[in-house]
Amino acid sequence: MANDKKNNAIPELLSDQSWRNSDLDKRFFEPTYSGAMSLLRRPYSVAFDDADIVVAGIPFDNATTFRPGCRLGPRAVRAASVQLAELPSFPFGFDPFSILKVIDSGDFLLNPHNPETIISDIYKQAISIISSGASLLSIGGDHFVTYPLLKAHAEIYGPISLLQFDAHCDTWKSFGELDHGTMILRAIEEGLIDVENSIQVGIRTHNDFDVGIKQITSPQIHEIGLPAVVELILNHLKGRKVYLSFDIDVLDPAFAPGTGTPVSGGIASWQALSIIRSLEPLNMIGFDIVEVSPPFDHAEITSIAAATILHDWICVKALQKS
Ligand SMILES: [Mn+2]
Repeated sequence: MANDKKNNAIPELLSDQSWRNSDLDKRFFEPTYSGAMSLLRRPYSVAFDDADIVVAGIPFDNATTFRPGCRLGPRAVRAASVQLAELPSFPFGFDPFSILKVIDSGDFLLNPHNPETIISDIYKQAISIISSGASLLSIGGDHFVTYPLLKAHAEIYGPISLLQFDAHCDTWKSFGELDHGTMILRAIEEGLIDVENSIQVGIRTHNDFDVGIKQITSPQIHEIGLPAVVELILNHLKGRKVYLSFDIDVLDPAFAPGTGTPVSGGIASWQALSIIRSLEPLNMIGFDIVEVSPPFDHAEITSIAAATILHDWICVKALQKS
C-alpha cells in the first residue's frame, strides 16, 4: 500500500509557479498556455513586507462614461503577460526578478453595489500595501481608481508629481461622485497633486478649464519626436516623487482598441514603450495602468500592450536597484 502511494505521487512540481514558487528571486519554465495566471507568473502572496513591488488588480468600472468592461482588465492583462514571463527581458537582457522581489496580491475586494464604499475600500487596501514600504503596481479598472490611489500615496508621501499618460486630461468638472473624467481635478482640489511639477502626456481632447498641469499633446509628440518628449518629461519631474498613471487610451485605437473611450490620433505602442524605458532617472513611487476593456479588444492587442508596459516599468525599477 505504501509502495502504491509512492508510485502515484507526482515527483516534482515545477509548473504553476504563481502559487508553487516559494523563491521570490527565482522563476522556472512552464508552458505559456497553461497554469494559474498571475502577473508575469509572479507568486501570489500577501507578504507585503518581503516585496519591492506588489501587484494588485482593481476590477472596477462603474465610473465609465461610455463603454464599460474594464472590470475585466486585471485578468486579461495577467493572461497576456505569460509570454513576457518566459524569456529574459527585452531589450534589457536580464531577469528583473533576480533583482526585484515582485508578488501578485490578487484583486482588491470591492462591492460595486455599494458605490459609497468604493473610494474608501480602494484607499484602505492601497494603504495596507504601500505602508509596508513596497511600491504598488495596480491594474484597473477604469481611471477613477487613480483618485483613491493618489489619496493613499499622498497620505504616505505628501503631494505627488503626477505623470499621466492619457488621451483625456480627466480634469473636467464633475457631475457626480464616481466619474473617470473628473477625478484628477478632484485630486488637485484636495491637494493630493503637486500641480506645477506634474505632466500629462498624449492628450488629444479639449477642456476649456486649464488646471495648470503641463501638457504634451499627441500632435506635439508626433511633431517633436521621442527624444524631445523624454527630455521634457525628465526635466519637469526629476528629483520629485512621481506617481505614474497610464491610461491605455493614450495609445491610438489601432494599438489599443480594447478601451472604453478611444480617441483617434494617439501614439503607438512602440512610442509608449520607448518613453517608459527612458524613465530610469525618475523616482517613481507607484504605477497604475487603467482602462483596458477586454470585451472591446481583438486578438489581445490591448492587453498585450498593457502587459508589456507593466513589464518594462518593472525592468526600469530593476535597473534602478541594480
Ligand atoms: Mn483617463
